[in-house]
Amino acid sequence: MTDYRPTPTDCLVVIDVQNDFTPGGALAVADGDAVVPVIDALLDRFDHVVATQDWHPANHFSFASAQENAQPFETIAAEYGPQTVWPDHCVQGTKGAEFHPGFRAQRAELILRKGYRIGIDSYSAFYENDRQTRTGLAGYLRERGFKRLFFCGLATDFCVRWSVEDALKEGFDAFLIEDACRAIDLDGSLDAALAAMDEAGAKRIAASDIAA
Ligand code: VGL
Ligand code: ZN
Repeated sequence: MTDYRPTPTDCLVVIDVQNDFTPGGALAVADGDAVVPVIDALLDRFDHVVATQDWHPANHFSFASAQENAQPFETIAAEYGPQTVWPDHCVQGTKGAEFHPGFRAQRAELILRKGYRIGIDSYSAFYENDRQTRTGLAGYLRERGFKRLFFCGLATDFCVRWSVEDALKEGFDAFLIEDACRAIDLDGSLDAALAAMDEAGAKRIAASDIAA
């Protein structure tokens, strides 16, 4: 078995463990809160942790309610390409945008907020959905000297997926801690995401592969 025991150049990246993505939230991921205890144990294994927070203004472009004629979960044509539209979620300053109370966000050295531009969504922690606008995270992680990034959180098939793929493009090694993630799974999007991450060169592991 490969030894995934974290080293000082490893970083755990916790994606969007927020109230709106857990049961009872506005864009609840089925079983989304199941990641909370798994991530809690991982937090003690890593020297370094960063977290992302989906952080939209009211009336954000990605909300179905901001479009003339769209229902949540439909795909619309944005100027930058296809965009799924969602129920209003993770609105800046609301309870739904806060981290899940079981997630020890105090362990995070950096909290990166994304999706704050009213006209562009941002699934990836590295690039907004126009696939051009950088969030600055790659520069930060590189400057910190991190080499291997271990991803967990919500949702596997959207924000985790795009973050993993972009991490690889940016030259990091990327690991998907599968049982520390849950998916939205729209029309087969989970299978598509796993295939895309595999193809891009991500390694899929389990939380138990990270030695105590
Ligand atoms: C996410 C849809 C919309 C995610 C964020 O965190 O995966 N998905 N906004
Ligand atoms: Zn969002």
